[in-house]
Amino acid sequence: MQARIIMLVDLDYFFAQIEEKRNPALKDKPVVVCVYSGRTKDSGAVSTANYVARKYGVKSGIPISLAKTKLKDVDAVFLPVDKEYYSKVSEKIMNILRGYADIFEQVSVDEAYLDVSQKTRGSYLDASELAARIKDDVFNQQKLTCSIGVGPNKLVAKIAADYQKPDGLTVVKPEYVLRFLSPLPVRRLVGVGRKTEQRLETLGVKTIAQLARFDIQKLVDVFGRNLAAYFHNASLGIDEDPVEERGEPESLSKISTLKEDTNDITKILPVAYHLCEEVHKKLTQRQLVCRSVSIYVVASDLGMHSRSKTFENPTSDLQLFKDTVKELFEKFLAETDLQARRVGVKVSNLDKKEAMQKQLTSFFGG
Ligand code: DCP
Ligand code: CA
Ligand code: CA
Repeated sequence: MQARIIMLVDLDYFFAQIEEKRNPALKDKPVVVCVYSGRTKDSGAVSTANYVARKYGVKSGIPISLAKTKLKDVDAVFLPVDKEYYSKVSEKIMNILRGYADIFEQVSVDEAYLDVSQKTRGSYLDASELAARIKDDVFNQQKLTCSIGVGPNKLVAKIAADYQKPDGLTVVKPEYVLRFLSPLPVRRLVGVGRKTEQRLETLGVKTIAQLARFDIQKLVDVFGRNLAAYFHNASLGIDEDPVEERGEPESLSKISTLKEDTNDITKILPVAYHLCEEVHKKLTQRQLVCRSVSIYVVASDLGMHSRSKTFENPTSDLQLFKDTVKELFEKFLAETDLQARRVGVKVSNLDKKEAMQKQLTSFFGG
């Protein structure tokens, strides 16, 4: 398989930048976009601030009153959020970005991953040129700047995008990933919040390089297997999470290679159950339910086999997935004498969870 090239595009000080563009008189002044709670005149939190205001220590999440104190001696502008308008701008930008991607995944109002592996034929030179074109195109059409990170996976692309802001472009080729990550604080890794940062610090781990060298067994003791494995891989710049179009996928699946070819159900099931958990996580993250569950087997002769079951009602019940997958594997193994090399789990016939709830409510007349 060809190596991937992934971009993360993130708009700079998004809500505040939109406000600046809407009213050029704001340019060069500290601009603070606020979510007013309405309780008292200044109660509520800062949604975001432009870079001028950030110099005074104003940032997302702090109380509006605190922002006012920090900016009391300057001619600052405080504005209420206008989510509806920002969403419209966001949609236009996302449509521009989508056109540049082989696979496109919007992750928030101002952020998207672009898989450009095919388009660039794996060339980082092409990818840098493409990123520069994207920045120009967004600026010409919407007069907004963004920062782009380019790398071999989502993890690296995301950290690269944050590396030089605003109006940045950071390209990290695979051979530079370790050198790029090593000196950075662990906090830069997605999933490392303030608490985790503190826990790591008590272990003597501050930088990503220190995390990479840290004894994995000790990490497991502190954070459990899943998180420890994630941290360890992340510190080495390893991340296989695919860029996936959101919205309404047709199906969600995960596949995994077994340690050895086997037709022993006791060896297959733990792997299959783990895949169920991963697929279940994807399903619930997207707030979806499914009506069908399938298993896949790539046999030692490399033939692909599958078995499916469809339920009467849409569901996202993990235990039901596991039981169904067990049943399907038992059936499959009883019917063939193939050795499994890789096994997969897929859910399909997807629907929005709300749709299920609506159906239920109308069914029960509630
Ligand atoms: N936002 C918010 N509350 C937060 C964080 C963000 O309302 N605690 C909103 C306002 C931001 C937008 O989401 O403009 C995008 O968030 P980012 O984290 O990407 O931050 P910005 O785009 O504002 O700044 P940066 O230039 O650092 O990306
Ligand atoms: Ca942003
Ligand atoms: Ca963002």
